[in-house]
Amino acid sequence: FRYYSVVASVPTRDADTYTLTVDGLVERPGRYRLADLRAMPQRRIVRDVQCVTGWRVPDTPFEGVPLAHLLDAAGVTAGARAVRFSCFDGEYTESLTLEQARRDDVLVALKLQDAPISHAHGGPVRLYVAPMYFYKSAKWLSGITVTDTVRPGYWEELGYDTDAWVGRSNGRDDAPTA
Ligand SMILES: Nc1nc2c(c(=O)[nH]1)N[C@H]1C(S)=C(S)[C@@H](COP(=O)(O)O)O[C@H]1N2
Ligand SMILES: [Mo]
Repeated sequence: FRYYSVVASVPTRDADTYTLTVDGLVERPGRYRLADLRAMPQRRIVRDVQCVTGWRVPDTPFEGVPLAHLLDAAGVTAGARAVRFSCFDGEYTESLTLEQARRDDVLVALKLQDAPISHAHGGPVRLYVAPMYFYKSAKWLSGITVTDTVRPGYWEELGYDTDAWVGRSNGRDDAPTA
């Protein structure tokens, strides 16, 4: 793994201080602590991590709450089309269509390589979007907002594809380094 952050320093959050907000076009907005997320159904996925710049980490286990479970718990309302993610680094953002967000290989991840996710890797909670390039997997996840349109995230404003399927996106000669 390489360590990536678009900001120089990121505050530390732990079981006492971490919260994840779920809001937007939902019937039941909520705020979850780490213990709440740990008590929810967990799913483990082992795939290759693939950064769009070429580096790859084979057979990497991630484990966490399926994002679909959190969306169902919140009760997505009619008219919702997308999900926007924010991070407690204060800078990074990501987004998915609602259909992508409901895939069973998209997790609100609590573990990486069968251990709690370290601060460097975006812990205690990061997004994990298994079928897409790793820039979709927002580190230091703090907010999930259901919206009516996809708003491009941090790297996508700089030219990367919002539909970042591994092997099927990002003709990248003209794109900056993510
Ligand atoms: N908050 C945040 N999430 C992020 C990034 C970032 O800079 N900030 N970089 C992305 C990119 S481009 C990659 S390749 C991976 C890197 O994850 P790692 O630092 O755990 O290897 O995180 C993604 N998620
Ligand atoms: Mo990346």
